[in-house]
Amino acid sequence: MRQFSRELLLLAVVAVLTFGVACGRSASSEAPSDYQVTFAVEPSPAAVGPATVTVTIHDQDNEPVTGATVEVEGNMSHAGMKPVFADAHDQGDGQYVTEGFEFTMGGDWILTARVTLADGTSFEHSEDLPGVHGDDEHNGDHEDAGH
Ligand SMILES: [Cu+2]
Repeated sequence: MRQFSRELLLLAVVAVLTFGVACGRSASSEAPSDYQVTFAVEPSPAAVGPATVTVTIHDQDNEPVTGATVEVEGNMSHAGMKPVFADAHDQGDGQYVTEGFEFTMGGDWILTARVTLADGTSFEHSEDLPGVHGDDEHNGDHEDAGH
């Protein structure tokens, strides 16, 4: 009996350690301080429906970064939503514009730009976009929200 409970304790410790490591890994990488990433959303203020997200990237010398591959992901601030993805196309001058992005519900969103630079360096940058307008806004009543 004594032996058995010691093994259980060991198992619990291993489980906690494993979980801790997994959590640490899941932290997303923010843009290195050398790069400045900003979002602009049209229409403004943001509303449910098709939208255009412009991602602007500048380097440490405040020069526009061109030739990168950029994908935008939209998530709502609560769990259980399907994320929205769109590729953002290089318009020159450090600007990347999405095609086919859509806010599928009113409420608080989080925009993430996944950037891969021409030299292969990749990073991501996220920003909160609270209060996207829509008449199907949900207030914790997610089941009735029409997902
Ligand atoms: Cu939602």
